[in-house]
Amino acid sequence: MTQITLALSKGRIFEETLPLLAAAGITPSESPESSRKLIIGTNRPEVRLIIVRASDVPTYVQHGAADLGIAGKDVLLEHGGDGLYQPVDLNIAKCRMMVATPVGFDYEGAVRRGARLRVATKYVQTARLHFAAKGVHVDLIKLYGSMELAPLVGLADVIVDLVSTGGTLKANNLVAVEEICPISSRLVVNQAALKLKHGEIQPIIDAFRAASGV
Ligand code: PRT
Ligand code: MG
Repeated sequence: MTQITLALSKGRIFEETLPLLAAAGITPSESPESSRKLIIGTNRPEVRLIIVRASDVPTYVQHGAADLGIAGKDVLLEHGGDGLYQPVDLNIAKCRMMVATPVGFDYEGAVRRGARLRVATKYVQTARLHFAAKGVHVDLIKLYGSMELAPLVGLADVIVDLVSTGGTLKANNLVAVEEICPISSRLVVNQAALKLKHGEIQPIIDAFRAASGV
């Protein structure tokens, strides 16, 4: 029996992946939200799920510790995607990568004047490329979470973060001033595994593609 390992993160990606798994005939034997297990079996004896941090999914797949995984485009942009085949945009966990500032901050004016901006973000690669393309000089400040706090306490002028409803920005008196790119989650596949286990992996890719309507 050829074993197939799929890397997923808890939370929104897991929830939105369940219907795609169902379309591929895969039902997890328990929920990662209620179980502390990091390896979860499924109704198909050859298929197992591993539960990892969202930002670690590409690493597990790149090194072949998982054959497939599901990761946000935000995570893939930061990771670089080396060694990963990305066959399907699953259209799940959608949001937008945005530049945001405190309400009243003159972002356009600062850009026009050629001001140097302090940018706090978890997405330093994405931010670096975005501001370099605009010709804006930035000091990047790497954070691991709660970016919204940084401009409120004088750590940064602007943030680069994901926005979905906009509720978090609003609650912190921030406003989105520029879209960097739309974000959704992608199926990622280890290239060697796809060749070696083609008979097992290709049907999963096909089922995910059909179920995600793209
Ligand atoms: O939480 P952890 O540190 O383990 O990792 P993570 O935050 O990367 O994982 P998780 O599960 O929170 O997010 C997984 C993936 O979901 C991300 O990689 C994105 O591709 C996608 N996604 C979709 C989002 C959002 N929407 C989103 N809104 N990820 C994060 N957010 C956060 C955002 O950073 C901000 O803090 O939600 C807040 C804004 O939401 P609104 O609705 O208030 O605008
Ligand atoms: Mg999170």
